[in-house]
Amino acid sequence: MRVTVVLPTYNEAENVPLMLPALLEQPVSVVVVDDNSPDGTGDIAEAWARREPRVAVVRRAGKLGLGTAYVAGFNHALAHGAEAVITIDADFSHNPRYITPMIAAAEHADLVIGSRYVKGGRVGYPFHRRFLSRTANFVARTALGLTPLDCTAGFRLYRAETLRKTPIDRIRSNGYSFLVEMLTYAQRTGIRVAEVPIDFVDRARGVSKISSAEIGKGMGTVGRLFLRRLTGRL
Ligand SMILES: Nc1nc2c(ncn2[C@@H]2O[C@H](COP(=O)(O)OP(=O)(O)OP(=O)(O)O)[C@@H](O)[C@H]2O)c(=O)[nH]1
Ligand SMILES: [Mg+2]
Repeated sequence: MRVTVVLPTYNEAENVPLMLPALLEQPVSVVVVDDNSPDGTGDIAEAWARREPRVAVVRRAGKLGLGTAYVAGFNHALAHGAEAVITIDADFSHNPRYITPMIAAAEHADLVIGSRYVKGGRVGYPFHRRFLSRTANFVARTALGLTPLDCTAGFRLYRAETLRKTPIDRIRSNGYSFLVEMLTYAQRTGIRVAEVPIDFVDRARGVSKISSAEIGKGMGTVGRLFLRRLTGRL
């Protein structure tokens, strides 16, 4: 299976020089989607792309958001013949060593989640982040009828057909809640979802881009999708 990893970056200059070699140990190619990071992440990625044929870079004009960064990466990967696309954070919260078991799980699944909450998974978050994440997952699963235990994970493998048949153009959220909206629409197409347990570690280098406004936006997204579900318009 030809697998492309989509690596969205914003100010990850400390992580990208470590993340790219770790990813290249796996049987994948990589597309970095950088939003004109002021710390020069885009130039670092570009230098890698010049000497490593398995690395490509999509550079966008400014910080346009995580959701559209994923979509730009999906489009690039599909246009270059990917049969599956993996999304991963650049900060090593998602260890690239799980890519191999995720690809193996894709033998019998159309979407594979690198899951913190399935049996065997672990979360190295401080208490408040863990509480927030658990609550967000519970609310999203209950309100939207989602089946995976980790619905907000950014570490995922989508088979190319899953991306093609999910109505991505209907997705309205662009931050972290993009992940919940994407999963909701993907699951509606009747795909098989699998979860691979991961040991999720907290970011060690660089700074978080998640803001407290994202929490409100996330609740707004779940509320909007819940109303659509109730009225049969999901
Ligand atoms: N291209 C692009 N990448 C982004 C944007 N926002 C976040 N990212 C990247 O998306 C990934 C996830 O962002 P993080 O800041 O690690 O978010 P998080 O994992 O929820 O937060 P922490 O646990 O604090 O790390 C990282 O690789 C970021 O660099 C954006 O607007 N554009
Ligand atoms: Mg992170």
